[in-house]
This record gives sequence, structure tokens and C-alpha cells, in this order.
Amino acid sequence: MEFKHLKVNKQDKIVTIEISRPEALNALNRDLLLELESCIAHLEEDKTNRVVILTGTGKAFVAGADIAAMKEYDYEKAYEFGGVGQVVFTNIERSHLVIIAAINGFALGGGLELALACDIRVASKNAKLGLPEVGLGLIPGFGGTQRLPRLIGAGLAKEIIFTADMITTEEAYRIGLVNKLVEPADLLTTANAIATSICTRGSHAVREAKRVIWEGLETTQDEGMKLEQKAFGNIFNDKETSEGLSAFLEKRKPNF
Ligand code: CO8
Repeated sequence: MEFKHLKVNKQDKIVTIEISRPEALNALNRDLLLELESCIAHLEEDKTNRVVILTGTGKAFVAGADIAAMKEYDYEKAYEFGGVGQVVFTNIERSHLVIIAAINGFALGGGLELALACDIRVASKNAKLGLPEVGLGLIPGFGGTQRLPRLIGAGLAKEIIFTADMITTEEAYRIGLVNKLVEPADLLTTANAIATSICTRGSHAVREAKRVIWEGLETTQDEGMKLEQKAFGNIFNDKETSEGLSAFLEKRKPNF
């Protein structure tokens, strides 16, 4: 896989994608978004891949959508570009791969929206997060108005969106916007440790748990319970489940 703006590195079942457009602090233009979409789709085809770690080159994770490109937009172009970003991020959210955002620096606007679409967020203490769109006369357009309130609640999400202020990672950690906060030098090690732990668990089970969680978030709790019950039944059709249960009873590690 060769990409202009992505550096891809696979180690066993874990793939790290580094978003690399440093001249614009990794800002998302159409080419970069489409590369990301095709990269994830490609990784999904390889059954040995389990976890993807997304990070950025230099001092930014991603500093947002490309502001220069948006300057000339009218309704049609904005509507279409918003749709491209939404599809790419929704594919990430719904991928059968687990996707971890390792936030190494600025995660602003579309950059934070990308992190929100990931399953787990680990942040370096020197990162800065925010949705600065209203300060530019925009609104979040890659899912931020929907995913942020679902993750941290509407009140806190409104404060972040309406003020457009950047928040520190201490604050982001306190409100549950990031799962872990680490020294810059420990960022990728921590993300890899989480990824490695996930890789030791049942792959079918993790995949089904991810699916039931996102499908459940889209529906009522009662409907979510039915989804869970069905998935719980289905999982017994997979030999992985028998191995996991047998391993426990035989006091050994499962061989997934
Ligand atoms: N787009 C394009 N270029 C950017 C962006 C961006 N989002 N962010 C930084 N750059 C460029 C700068 O223009 C600069 O380029 P140059 O060297 O040619 O002047 C280069 O990257 C380095 O940036 P700075 O010199 O500004 O670096 P600083 O360290 O001084 O500042 C900041 C870093 C604070 C991150 C600053 O660059 C900044 O504020 N960037 C913009 C952040 C922002 O507002 N992001 C939100 C953008 S809007 C958005 O994401 C909407 C998403 C939904 C879209 C829906 C579409 C329909």
C-alpha cells in the first residue's frame, strides 16, 4: 500500500497509520480523506489485522479540515465535502477492526471529529483538543455535533462547540473525552499495549461486541438488548467461544 499522506506500518496484528501532511498540520483535504478510506478498507481485507492505531506526524494529530480548500465552497460543495468526511468517519466507527486514536498534538475540528469516530482515544499530555468551527463561522461537519454529545453529554458538548475554545488533555480526560492521558514519549507504547491486550482476546467476540455497541447506540435500550441477546446466541456458533470456555475450565490460556 503506497499513500501520499499516510505512513502505514504493520506489526503482527496491529497496524499503525500515521497521517502525514505536516505542511498543513495534517489538515484533511479530499485526497487525504479518500486515502484514509481506502487504507482502512484495504486493511479490513487482511484477516490477520485486528487493531489500527491512528496518529499524526509532528505537532498535530490533525488540525482540522483544510481551511484553504473550504474558502471557495458554496452550498453544494460544502454539502458534498461534509458527506465525504461523514462516510469515511462512519466507516471507521463501524469497521470490524478496532481503531485507536493516539492523539499526539492538535486534534481540532475535523481532527477531533476523526478521533471521536475511533473506538478508543489515548492522548499525549501536550495535545490540544477542540472544535473551533464556530470561530470560523462554520459548524462541525464530520459528525462532531452528533458524536460529541453522545460521548460526553449534551451540556459539555455544547460548551466545547459554542465557545470554540481549545481544551487541555487534563480537561479532556476529566470529562471522558479521552480514555488515557500519557507523557508524549509513552503515547505509542500505551496505544500498542491496549492494542496488544485486545489482540489476545477472541477476535469474533471483540468484533461482535463492537458491532452491538454501535448498533445499540443508534436505537432504544430495549432494541439494544435484543441485538445483544441475538449476538450472544450467535457467538456460540463460533469455535472461538468453545475454546475460550474450555481454556478457562482447563486452567490454561485460550488459543484463539
Ligand atoms: N487547514 C489548512 N491549513 C492549516 C490548518 C487547517 N485546518 N491548520 C494549520 N494549517 C497550516 C497553516 O495555515 C500553516 O501553513 P503556512 O505555513 O503555509 O502558513 C501551517 O499549517 C502551520 O500552522 P500555523 O503556522 O498556524 O501553526 P501554529 O503552531 O502557529 O498554530 C494551530 C497551530 C493553533 C493549530 C493553528 O494552525 C490553527 O489554528 N489551525 C486551524 C485549526 C482549526 O480551526 N481547525 C478547524 C478547521 S474547520 C474544520 O475542521 C471543519 C470540519 C468539518 C468540515 C465539514 C466540511 C463541509
